Amino acid sequence: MQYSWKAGRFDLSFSLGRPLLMGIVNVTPDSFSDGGCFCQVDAALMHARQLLDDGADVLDFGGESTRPGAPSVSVEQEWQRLEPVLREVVSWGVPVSVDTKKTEVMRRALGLGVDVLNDVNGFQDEGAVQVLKESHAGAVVMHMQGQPANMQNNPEYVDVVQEVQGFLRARLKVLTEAGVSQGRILVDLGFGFGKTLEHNVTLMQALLQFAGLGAGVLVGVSRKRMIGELLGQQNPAERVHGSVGAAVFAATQGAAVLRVHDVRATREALTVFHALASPSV
Ligand code: HH2
Repeated sequence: MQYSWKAGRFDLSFSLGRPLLMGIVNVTPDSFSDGGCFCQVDAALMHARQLLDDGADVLDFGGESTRPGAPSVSVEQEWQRLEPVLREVVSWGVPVSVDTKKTEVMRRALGLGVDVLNDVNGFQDEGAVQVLKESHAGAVVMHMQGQPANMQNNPEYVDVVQEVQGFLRARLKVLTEAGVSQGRILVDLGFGFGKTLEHNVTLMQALLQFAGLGAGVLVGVSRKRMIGELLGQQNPAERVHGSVGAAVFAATQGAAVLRVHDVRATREALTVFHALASPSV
């Protein structure tokens, strides 16, 4: 069965076991896995091209790191990083997402024609809901406990699955009541955002339950600490194979979109997985 995600200029389809791939381009000096690599405009654009060649369906551009402990940056600083890159990539005719929690950055990015607003704050800012509502953009609504500066200081839940699900259900209600159609929205459990390894694993094992919310599910675990903890691997660049394992698992659990750094490796693993799992091949 095919599903679709309406995102700005695009209607993107996915099906069970065949998620879309969102390639990550961090235009930041301090992101946890690739900080400093793509903060020059040319380097960011070259990387974006490479991710498309590797099979990315959507490109996600971030101008502020959200790694645990990351300091917040100003609107102007974030926009200075994003603007020249977004201006160019929207002209390529591919789906472009902006990863920001600031309403003003969302507004400016929509003005350039981006297709998706990816908000790690889950559109809790009333202004962000307004901006989304007045556009045709797709939305990624993520759960986070705390804020990046303090979120890993002892995250606690009574029942992590119930609490994350309750939050996402409530945000979906607010957005749909504001007039954003459900087909534009993806929910995201927010792996690593105010969660211990145990919380992350419990959530991953409950992924299928989140499909019941009625929106596609985006999964972002690429190179994250949870992969490092499972592997005993400190260096994010050495977490590629572990991340691909998690991506394939998430695909089997109904993920609609996988947000990844390593598009080619993930694409190839999914292609082989699908060829073997599908009776028609
Ligand atoms: N994770 C990161 C950033 N944005 N957005 C969504 N929807 N889901 C995620 O899991 C997610 C996200 C953190 O990863 P990364 O962008 O690689 O690092 P940094 O925040 O340090 O730039």
